[in-house]
Amino acid sequence: RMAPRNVVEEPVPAQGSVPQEVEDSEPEFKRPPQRIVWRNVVLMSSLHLASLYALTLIPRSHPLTWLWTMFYYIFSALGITAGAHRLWAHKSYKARAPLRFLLALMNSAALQNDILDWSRDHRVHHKYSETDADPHNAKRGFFFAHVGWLLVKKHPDVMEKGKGLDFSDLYADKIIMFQRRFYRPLILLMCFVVPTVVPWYFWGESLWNAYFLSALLRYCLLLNATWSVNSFAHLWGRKPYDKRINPAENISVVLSAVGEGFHNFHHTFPSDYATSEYGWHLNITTVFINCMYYLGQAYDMKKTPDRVVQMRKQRTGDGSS
Ligand code: ST9
Ligand code: ZN
Ligand code: ZN
Repeated sequence: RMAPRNVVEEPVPAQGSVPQEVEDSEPEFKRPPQRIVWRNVVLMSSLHLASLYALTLIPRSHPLTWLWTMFYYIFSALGITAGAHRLWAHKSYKARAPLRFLLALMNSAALQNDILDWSRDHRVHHKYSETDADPHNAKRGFFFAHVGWLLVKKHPDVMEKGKGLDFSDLYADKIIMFQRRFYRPLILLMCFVVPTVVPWYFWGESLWNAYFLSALLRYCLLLNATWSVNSFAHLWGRKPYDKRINPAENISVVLSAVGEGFHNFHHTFPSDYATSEYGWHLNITTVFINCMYYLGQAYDMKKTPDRVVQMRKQRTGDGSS
């Protein structure tokens, strides 16, 4: 059974208008030259090389280390999906302080910039999707949308357009500000120390194996799963809700991104807490939020009424289900 939810109406675009196309990207020749941030290039390349090496350690490590790595993958992924994404960027439900604190720790384990930066970029991504103000504008190609955007300075439009949005709720959240203030020690602890020490302490795994598998490989896979929402799910998939936009339903992304990847639905109904028409279906994040509801930690979940979804599908969908 699903938890009771608040009802949210879809924002209705003016009849016949094509959303997202108002401010199209500049043609390439007009873009300011990209400034590569070499520090990020070196760090990201090293992480990916270290993860390839980590694969060779799998047969030589304890099965409990494999389980722990999978558990910690989901734990940190939820810090992004249930935390930065659905709670903070979209306000699709509310959470009491203990849950917000836990989500801030889980989010630090994911090391994807602090909650404030993440949510700010993500709101700008929704508002200015597929334009130069979109931090990971998919019109600049697969690589840029996937990871390239983290390797260069931002397009000036991101800051300029971003200034027009309201982030006061983020700055007013003491837990977000706490995480921002202590971000370095928090990521050191949550992304690297905890995942490495647990297998060593509890079942005698070597620190070496634990570090490469549960810290680095887990982190690298999590990054790629997250980025896939911006790359794969902005380029390929069905569009049952709005065929005029790029974001699409991509099941492989849903599976690796613990329930995110129903991206045509999500861009059509961004404040729906399940980010999907189908509730718990393949959606660990929605299951997690509902469990938190039963524990009294999450409340005021917003859900798009089915009739609104069905009407929208008929009006703007591509006819797939
Ligand atoms: C990472 C993030 O991987 C991944 C995010 C993915 C997003 C996914 C979205 C879709 C997901 C949906 C579902 C989730 C699925 C999850 C699945 C899980 C399995 N608005 O940024 P700076 C201003 S991180 C307004 O430094 P530069 C602001 O004043 C990986 N203003 O720009 C700011 O100053 P402050 C690890 C904005 O210098 C100032 O500009 N981390 C906005 O161009 C400077 O901002 C890395 O690799 C805005 N949106 O540098 C590091 N943005 O903050 C990555 C900026 O003081 N980052 N301003 O207020 C960097 O090194 C740099 O940001 C940079 C750009 C080099 C990329
Ligand atoms: Zn998107
Ligand atoms: Zn979103």
